[in-house]
Amino acid sequence: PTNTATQSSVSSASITDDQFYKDVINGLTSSPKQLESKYFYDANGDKLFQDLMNCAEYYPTNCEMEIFTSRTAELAKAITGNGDAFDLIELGAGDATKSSHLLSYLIENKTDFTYLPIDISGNVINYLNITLPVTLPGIKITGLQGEYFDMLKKAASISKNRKVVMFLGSNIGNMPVTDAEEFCRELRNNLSEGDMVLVGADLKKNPKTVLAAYNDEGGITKQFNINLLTRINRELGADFNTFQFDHYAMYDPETGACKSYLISLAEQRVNVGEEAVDFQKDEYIYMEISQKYTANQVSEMAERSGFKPVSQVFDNKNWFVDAIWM
Ligand code: AVI
Repeated sequence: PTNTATQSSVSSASITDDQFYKDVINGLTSSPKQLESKYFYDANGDKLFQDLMNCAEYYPTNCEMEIFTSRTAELAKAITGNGDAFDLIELGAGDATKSSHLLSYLIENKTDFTYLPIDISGNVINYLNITLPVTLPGIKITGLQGEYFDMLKKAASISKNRKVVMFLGSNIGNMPVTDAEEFCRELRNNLSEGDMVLVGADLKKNPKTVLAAYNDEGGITKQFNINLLTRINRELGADFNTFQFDHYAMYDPETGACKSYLISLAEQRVNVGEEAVDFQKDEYIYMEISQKYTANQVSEMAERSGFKPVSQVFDNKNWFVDAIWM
């Protein structure tokens, strides 16, 4: 999810006007301290996330990839409808590795659709606009760079076609349950009768499997979290000593919440711009939630936010679901 990254440019005079700065100060002066995981994805964070997706313990990407490569026909059948032209919108498209399998299948089967990837990163959109017509000849693509809901409104204004919105990768899990539901409700409000969504969600499973994915032996998840401190140092002129923080992940099988924290290893003061932030030894910064659901809970979320669950497609291990709602 190169997608959720918010690029900040702080070279101008007033760093304090910058949204990244405001969010960081707000988080670090809250009790308990917290940082927003959407800021993980600077260039180095993108690279670390790539490394994570390739590490043995991090299963969600492989599971969803299996769905997109081996259950493609089912996905296509569920979203295609009566054959009329439709718009296939992807929120946070990234490099579209998973969705390109579906796109390729739809093109081969002469399905009339336009692909509209939405991403906050202009680089991502340029890349897709240039590369997809080469790798998927015949694709109709209109990349939209910006915030999800702004771009959804724009998509609705440029085409009246039926819409199918994909939100993959368990990105929904990076919101607490109530926020996720609110997000789905807003999504529903931005869609019309007959439109659909395809949501990828990571499922509850053996707690050790979940925990290992967020606490990998190689320490990539640790680096991924610590990288946000490095980013704050670089972009906001802070002086975090990254060696004085450790990564702690926990998974609660009852609630399905997998949470990551950074733990201060010493009593220390960190300067961020004009603010001094004091840490107790062993104090934590809450970094990220990766919420896990049961398949039923995914359907309940659909219903609570105004959708109707249509079908669910699972990987072979039943570790991940791509759910289709109307
Ligand atoms: C992007 N998102 C779905 C990932 C996840 O699994 O929550 C981010 C991540 N955090 C740690 N590892 C991966």
